[in-house]
Amino acid sequence: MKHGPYVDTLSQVDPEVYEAIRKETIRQNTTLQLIASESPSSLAVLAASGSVMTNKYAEGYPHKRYYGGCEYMDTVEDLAIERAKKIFGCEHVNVQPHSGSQANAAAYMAVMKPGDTLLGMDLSHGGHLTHGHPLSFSGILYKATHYTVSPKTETLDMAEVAAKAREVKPKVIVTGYSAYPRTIDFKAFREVADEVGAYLVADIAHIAGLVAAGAHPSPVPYADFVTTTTHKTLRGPRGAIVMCKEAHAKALDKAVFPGLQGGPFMHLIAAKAVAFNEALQPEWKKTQNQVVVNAKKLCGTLSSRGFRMVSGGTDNHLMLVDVTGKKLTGKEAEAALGAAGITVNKNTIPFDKNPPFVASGVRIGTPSVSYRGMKEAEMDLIGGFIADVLEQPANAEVAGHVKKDVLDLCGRFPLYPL
Ligand code: DSN
Repeated sequence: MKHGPYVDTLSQVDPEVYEAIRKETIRQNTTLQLIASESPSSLAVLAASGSVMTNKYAEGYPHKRYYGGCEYMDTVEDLAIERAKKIFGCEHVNVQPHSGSQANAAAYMAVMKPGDTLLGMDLSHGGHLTHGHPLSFSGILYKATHYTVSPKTETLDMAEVAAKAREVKPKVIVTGYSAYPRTIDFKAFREVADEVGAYLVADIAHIAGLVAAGAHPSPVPYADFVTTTTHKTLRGPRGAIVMCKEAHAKALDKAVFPGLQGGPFMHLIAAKAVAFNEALQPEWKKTQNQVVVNAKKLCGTLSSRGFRMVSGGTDNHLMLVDVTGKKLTGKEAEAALGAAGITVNKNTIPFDKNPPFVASGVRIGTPSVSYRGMKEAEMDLIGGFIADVLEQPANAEVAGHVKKDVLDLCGRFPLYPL
């Protein structure tokens, strides 16, 4: 296997782990990954992630560390910062958060005290656990309140969000979602925040790559804090960053370290720098725009086969398919598609009657297949595969045919060398 400088050694030292990595590489190569929050990193990102940078402690920030020997740590962190600023046009960025949850925690901690009120989208309507779910730190430490999508349109109604904000008077309003297929009006959120005197946090983990390419409006001019993971549409390593206005820079940095984290994961910061450099290349814009074109195409194909799309369609990289019309639960649909080589995740739909582990929908995203080079014609094929399977979920013959077609399609768009 050629996808990392140390993988060949691994095959001799630890064949069991090597074998799992080899099989996962084959799985990613030979099946369709339609999980909206996943994407394949480049070999260069994988190389930086699996490098000696993992060996080093570098608590502190560039040129102000608590350890000696950090000169190359400074180099990669400076590069990551400089490149992130160039991509998003933000005033300040902290590239150390280990994850999206920690990034959100840092943004909240920079301006909120425990007990303060947080207003975020309900998880079952597309929000995230860290937007105030009772089992997350965000619902445990803060007084969490929620807005939802409108029952009529299944989209955000800013008048309803504003009414909720007036009622609960939050310290922080959080926008940005994990399962919302429509464009977010960040300016309208800023206006609501200003009216009630709240800080605005935009969690763009899902759409960051689109924002970087101009395929979705940017929240940077409007939000006090913008958080994002780096491994979704940004195509980097697992991790996150937080951007903010200069006025919040000190409070944010203090919240990340020493507030929430100790030593930064320098191998992942190096890999973030590599991914950000990739995002600055001209080809990047084209690919991200294709993600959106592909999502619209796939959505159209599924609609034409009789599937109901939550909110009636998509403006971004994902769609939510209500599978109840085909007498299925999300869980059953996920399993049937999985057996045919198509990976999706079950997902609640707004006002879902099923519990989250069963759910009434599946979430489908086009980032991974678009990054492989697939375009509209392939989306048509994929839509057909999905419809064929979900129309006869118990038919093993259909699943077998589709699995073979999926394999052929994947073979035409190779991902990683083996
Ligand atoms: N778990 C991620 C997703 O799949 O959307 C969000 O963090």
